[in-house]
Amino acid sequence: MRHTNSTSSALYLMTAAIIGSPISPYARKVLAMCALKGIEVEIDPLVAFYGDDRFTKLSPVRRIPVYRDARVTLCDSSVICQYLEDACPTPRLYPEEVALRAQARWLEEYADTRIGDVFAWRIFQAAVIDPGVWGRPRDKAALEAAVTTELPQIMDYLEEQVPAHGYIFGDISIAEISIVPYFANLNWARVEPDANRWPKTVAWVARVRAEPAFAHYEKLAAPLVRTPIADHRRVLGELGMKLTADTYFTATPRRGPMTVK
Ligand SMILES: N[C@@H](CCC(=O)N[C@@H](CS)C(=O)NCC(=O)O)C(=O)O
Repeated sequence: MRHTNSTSSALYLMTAAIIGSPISPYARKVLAMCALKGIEVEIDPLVAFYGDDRFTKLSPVRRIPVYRDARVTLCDSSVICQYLEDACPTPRLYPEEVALRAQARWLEEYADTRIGDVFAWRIFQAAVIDPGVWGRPRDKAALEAAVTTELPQIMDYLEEQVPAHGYIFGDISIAEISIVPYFANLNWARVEPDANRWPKTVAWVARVRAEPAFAHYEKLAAPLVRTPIADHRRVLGELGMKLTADTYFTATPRRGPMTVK
């Protein structure tokens, strides 16, 4: 117990660096986790495609977020969140009971893979990243197909998982932290799930997004979506975000080894 407390307070006393734009739902997942745990962060608001050669060394898959503190450098939002929970256990953000904890981890995995695939790659990428980063026209047919066939499958599943009031596991947990950030990206792609068709999910998402740990970074990210990427760092600084001294940004985008085409 003493060890846990001293580890935890050590984390509280230092600043963690997050390399990753708050536009990314995976980055906002980690940022919400830090905010809920009271961990101070500084950000290099990097859009992964614009990472320089040093970024490839830091993240061999050239993906964000990357997390760094005095002890570790970690890639992958789930690995980072688990580390933060272990290193800084208060408040608890994974359910205590073993079966519930496993269920929460499943929902996190579902968010990172299936929801990420549809909301981030098929919808947000087609609407915002393809034209904004790669200068490609929006594939309106593919976008429409994702919104009309894939999105409803996810919303139907979530409608069975979420409660009419409060949060899935009582207190806010990794389930909310990993699922809800995608909904801002959906809105930035100008997609709004139907509140009549999925009333519980739409209300639950709104409840979570109103929490300061979520609302704060969403508010910082929103103006970036329509800002030239080279200006993101300056704009975030002007909005009061604490920035890292160094940046991995370089002006020309490149595809990473795992970039979804
Ligand atoms: N499993 C990773 C996924 C992270 C991820 O896909 N991040 C996107 C940004 S939203 C990225 O860096 N994409 C760049 C690429 O795939 O080349 C995590 O949970 O951190």
